[in-house]
Amino acid sequence: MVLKKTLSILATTTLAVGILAGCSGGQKNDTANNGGNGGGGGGSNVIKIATQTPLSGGSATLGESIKLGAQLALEEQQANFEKLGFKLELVPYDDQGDPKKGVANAQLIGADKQVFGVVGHLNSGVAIPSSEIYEKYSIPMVSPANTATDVTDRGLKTVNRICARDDFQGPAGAKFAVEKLGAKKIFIIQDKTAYGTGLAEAFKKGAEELGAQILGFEGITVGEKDFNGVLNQVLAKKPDLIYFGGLYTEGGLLIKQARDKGITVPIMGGDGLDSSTLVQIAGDAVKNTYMTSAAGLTTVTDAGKQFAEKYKQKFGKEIESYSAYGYDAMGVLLKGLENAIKANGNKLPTRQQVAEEVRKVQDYQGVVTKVSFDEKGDNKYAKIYIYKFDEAKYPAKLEDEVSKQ
Ligand code: ABU
Repeated sequence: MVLKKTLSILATTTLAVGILAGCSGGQKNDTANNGGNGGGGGGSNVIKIATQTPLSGGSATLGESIKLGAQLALEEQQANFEKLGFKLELVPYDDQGDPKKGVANAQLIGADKQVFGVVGHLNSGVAIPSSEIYEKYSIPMVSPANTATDVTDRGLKTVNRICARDDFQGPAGAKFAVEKLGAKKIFIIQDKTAYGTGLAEAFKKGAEELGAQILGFEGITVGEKDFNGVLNQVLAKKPDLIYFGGLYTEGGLLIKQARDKGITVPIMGGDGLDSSTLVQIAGDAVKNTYMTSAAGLTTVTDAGKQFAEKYKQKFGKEIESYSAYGYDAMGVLLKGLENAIKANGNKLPTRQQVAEEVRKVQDYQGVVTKVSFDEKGDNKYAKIYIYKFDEAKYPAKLEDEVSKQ
């Protein structure tokens, strides 16, 4: 009698746990058959592609825009994959711009055997540790926006990016600052992240090689709101240009507070500033700000204009700098996936086969950029664009476009 009652409780508990597990939605994981490398989908015809970007926190404007661009590309391809016998699904993850959260999500992504690729991240400091996990699981990552050199310099087979690198972006900005703007004495501020520090160092090296004097190289902290301390140092040193390595939330406040203090010299930064939110935060103070970006203007081609219209119609929002790069990164990933399916006799490929086909993609024509990966996963066609804010309006005015030598 007692045994019968115990068995009945056990059966009820097992059923309840099963129901709860089934209710956990898109981020439910089946770790039983992963076996680390390879994946295999467990005989299902569902193929999931994850995005990992900040959907909350200080850099959510750009993070969400990448996710929305990627979503648009995936939805457009669903019918094509249906014909091949597969159901394509998007699984968006919010990395919050936080390396720990990115890594935790990457573990979930790796453990879900139906995931065959990742579009992400925005923040290089999140992409670098998270991609160590993708590599372990052989999941290809295509980054729309990570510019830090270490993203691809670690030689990971699964890591690719369609945007330019900071050892191209930094010197391009330095050349413009020194040769076009005539900057001779520069004060550098950076946000102590993999991206901000790396970009600021690359700019510094480039500027020094061109003969400029660096008057200061100071760090701020992401999330900080009062920059009076560092701006007092700027006032004391009297530079003829301020360079900022960091993102638009801190950048916007820094620009506003600098102008409030009567600092009128040009302020320059990198692609981390390239968002409409910079203009919202800085307002009129954004005038006389220059910015290099790895993102080209989207609406200068017919394909770009059509993309921007579809995006606005579907999401009710204007595009951001990296919206089209999210779209193109997903496009490249799905091209590699399609090639892997076809090369596998229209059967579900392994993650490793998909990763190999993604790296092999050549001359993919996206809406903004063309893509061919080199042996490290960098895009041979990536460019740097230089913009100026003449008014409190986004996007800024394109001043110059630099291709690799
Ligand atoms: N490059 C854009 C955003 C910043 C980053 O790479 O971390």
